[in-house]
Amino acid sequence: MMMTMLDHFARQLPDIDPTETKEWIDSLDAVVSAQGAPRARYIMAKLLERANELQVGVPPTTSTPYINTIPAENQPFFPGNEDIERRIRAFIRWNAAAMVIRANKSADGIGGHLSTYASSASLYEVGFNHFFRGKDDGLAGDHVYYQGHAAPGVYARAFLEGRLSEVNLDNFRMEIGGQGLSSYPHPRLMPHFWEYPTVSMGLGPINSIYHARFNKYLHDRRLEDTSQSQIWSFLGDGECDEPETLGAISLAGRSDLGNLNWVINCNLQRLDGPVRGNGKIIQELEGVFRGAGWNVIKVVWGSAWDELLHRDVDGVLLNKMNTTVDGEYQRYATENGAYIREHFFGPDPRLRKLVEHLSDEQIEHLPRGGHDYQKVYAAFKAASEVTDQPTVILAKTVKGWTLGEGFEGRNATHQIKKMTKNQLLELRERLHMEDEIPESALEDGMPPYFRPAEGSEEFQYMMQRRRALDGFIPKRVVRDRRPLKSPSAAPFLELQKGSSGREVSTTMAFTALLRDLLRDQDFGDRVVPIVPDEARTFGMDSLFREFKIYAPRGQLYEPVDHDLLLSYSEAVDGQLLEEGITEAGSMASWIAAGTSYANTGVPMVPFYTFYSMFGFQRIGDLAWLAADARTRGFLMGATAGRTTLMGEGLQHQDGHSMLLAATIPACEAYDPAFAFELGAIIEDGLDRMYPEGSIEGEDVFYYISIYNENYEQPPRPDHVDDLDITSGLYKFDFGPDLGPDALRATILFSGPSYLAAKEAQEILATHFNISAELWSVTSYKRLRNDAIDCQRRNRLNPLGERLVPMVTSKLQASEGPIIAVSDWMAAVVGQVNRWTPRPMSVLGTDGFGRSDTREALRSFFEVDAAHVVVTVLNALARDGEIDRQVVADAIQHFGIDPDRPDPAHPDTGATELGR
Ligand SMILES: Cc1ncc(C[n+]2csc(CCOP(=O)(O)OP(=O)(O)O)c2C)c(N)n1
Ligand SMILES: [Mg+2]
Repeated sequence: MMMTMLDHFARQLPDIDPTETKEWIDSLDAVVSAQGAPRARYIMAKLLERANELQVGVPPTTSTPYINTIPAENQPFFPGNEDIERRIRAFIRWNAAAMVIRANKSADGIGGHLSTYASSASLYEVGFNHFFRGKDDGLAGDHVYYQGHAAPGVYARAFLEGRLSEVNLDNFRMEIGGQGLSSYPHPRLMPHFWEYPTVSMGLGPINSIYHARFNKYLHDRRLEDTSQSQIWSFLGDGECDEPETLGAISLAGRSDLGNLNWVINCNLQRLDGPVRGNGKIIQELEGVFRGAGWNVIKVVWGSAWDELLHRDVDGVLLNKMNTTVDGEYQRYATENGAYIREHFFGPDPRLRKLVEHLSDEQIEHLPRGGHDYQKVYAAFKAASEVTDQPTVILAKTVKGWTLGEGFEGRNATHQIKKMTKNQLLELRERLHMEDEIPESALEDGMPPYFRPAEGSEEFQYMMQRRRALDGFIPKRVVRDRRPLKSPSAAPFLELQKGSSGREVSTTMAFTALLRDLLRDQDFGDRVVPIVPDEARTFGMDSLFREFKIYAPRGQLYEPVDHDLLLSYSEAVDGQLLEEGITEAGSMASWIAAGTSYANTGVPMVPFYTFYSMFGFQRIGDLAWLAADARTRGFLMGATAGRTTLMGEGLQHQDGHSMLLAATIPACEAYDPAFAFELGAIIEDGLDRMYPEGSIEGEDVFYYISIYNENYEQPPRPDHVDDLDITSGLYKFDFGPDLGPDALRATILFSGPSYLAAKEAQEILATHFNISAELWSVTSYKRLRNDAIDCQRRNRLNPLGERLVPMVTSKLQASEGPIIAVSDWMAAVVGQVNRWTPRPMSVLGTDGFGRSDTREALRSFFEVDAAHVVVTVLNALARDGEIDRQVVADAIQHFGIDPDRPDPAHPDTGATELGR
């Protein structure tokens, strides 16, 4: 690839000395014809190296030969005791396997993984013994993202350290009883152990990038010294196919994230089979990462290969390494020495000669780099010393390593969870644990655990290493390093006043509030506004100049709009995170900020404002992860609603994220209609998640929809208090006094459907002598959760007092039929259908969005005032209060076609054009 690039480059420039050029080319030709391509390649590599030294700007090569990046002669001295560490590793390997096997013996089908950790044990153990820093004594420590399926190894180590008991291990994947261990890293259910949920593949990697970037942000903004913390992220080679894994690596490159280290366990396999049978995953990843500005360290071969490579004067071995595809390498992992001699070394006599001094057994055991302690240590050390670039270690391993023939390199290895007695004996032998595990203990299929005595050399060594590295990991702690002060109440009081005749949207109200919070003397510093290239849409460009956009390299240019008040201003200590067009990245950024209270002990308050349609449905998995990770903060779903957003059409109009939000247990989902509601909800969120001076807030987050329709924001009515608003439902308007004979109705609205409700109220009063009271529903989810809780408690306490759901008791105080209207699909309101005291009619916006004006859309989806009126009349007719003719007349009066197609049908309204 590099040659083609240079080729193009050479052809475009004039040759100022063709003779000299020709001499160089002739020399190269001579080398190739006399000594072959490998020699020529070697010389070229040397020339490039020299060119680099001379600062001759040649583009970096993206791919290097299939050998270790760190040459043997540059390997550092290994400071540990390799023999003891090997034994510790063997014990951990054994216990990890025993735990999974025992779990599946006692609860068949409970699952678990043997092969992933088996292939990565050396990678983790070098980290645990020499690099990963804990956070005892209030230190910041490192942040380690473990590969989810390697969890058994992490538990096994914690067991050796005395942090977990045999009972815990025996409850692997059996969490219900309270002693269990979660299948995968999970801070929700093991909140004092795991820090980062990683098992949904790709999400750990992207989170680790934004976490590293957020640490730098904290540092650059002088909020916390994070310079001593490294982020280590372990991932699988198969996991690299997830777009989230590679999608953000260029951010790490251009943000100079020297604090970030990725370790990719390249065992060449994923769940079903090879990752790149016909290619080489390590080579592919090398190019991708180097192109993105990463420091790449390949750890391909173990030490025993060094001597062979040294003697490879013809480059035949190197050539064979370069041209063998992963599918073949996988095969070699399963074959014996004779086969490897025949097929790998065999075809070329020079190669065969290179290994003639080795026995078949020695050939079979020529190890891969990722299992070689010396090589891995060298790579980790180099990675930890790089300060201005992220590093990726590409470590080649065998999946299922040490587990024996049935496992190593087998396509099915990922899924095997059981071992026969013979397989256990073989493992015992491989791990040299004959003294620790008596054969008799392997009879019943429940292999015993082994923990070295406290006085033993191994135990002492392990403990000493962890003490030297500041304590055990993983360990999740929530520390009060920099307590948070609450913001002043003034901006919230401001929102209570309403807009005094001005027409403003809830988005505008939010932006004003955000600005006020950012300006708050004590609190402002901790606010983290996050946007994915949409600030202008939300009127948030007004924040650019005042608070600046965070840019690790500062602003190296004068922006085109420098003379404007709202110019695009970047700064090293900028506060805004303008993430560009990446909702996944923005969400990862929000998670990093929203878990800072635990990661660094510095509570930060992120507001991620996004196009609601590109929220939950786009990054739903990350939203769940945020809940798993106990993230605190605000998600602001702007341009919400199926009809409120004009013109944008199908892929923009969000009528369902309120429903998606409702599915996440830790997510409070609110749909305010008014600025004063918005203020009350955010204030409540701050109180709950960030109580003043304490770290003990609730681990929930808030999803709040905001809209872009301008209307007069009413002042908060005197009869309404904060609790009314945050409880989910309150009576906003008692309805006009039309005398004792007037009929009554109850209209529930949320968000901008308030406008339809209000207009309908007027029409009903003027034309039908019906007084409708208006109720605002700020959270159907809250009402539903309360109702379900009541129902459950009643079910389990048949003799106790009957509890009445809030939605029932509140609406018992209302009169007439109940009609609900919102800009969401009907199922959002439907969440509480079973608990209204009288039947409820629901108007929602089911079906695909489409582009048109608000009026046209609301008429189309049947959520405008006319449809609210018709629905009220229908309900009254149903209840025998009015004649059906009145309804029919109203339908005709409003010009509604009773035979119009259902807007919820997927093809309603499709045009005939372009057929
Ligand atoms: C998003 C997602 N998709 C699928 C899975 C199921 N899954 C678990 S492990 C695995 C294979 C992992 O292969 P690799 O990343 O190479 O890791 P290895 O075990 O080989 O180290 C798959 C497909 C998952 N956990 N997450
Ligand atoms: Mg793999």
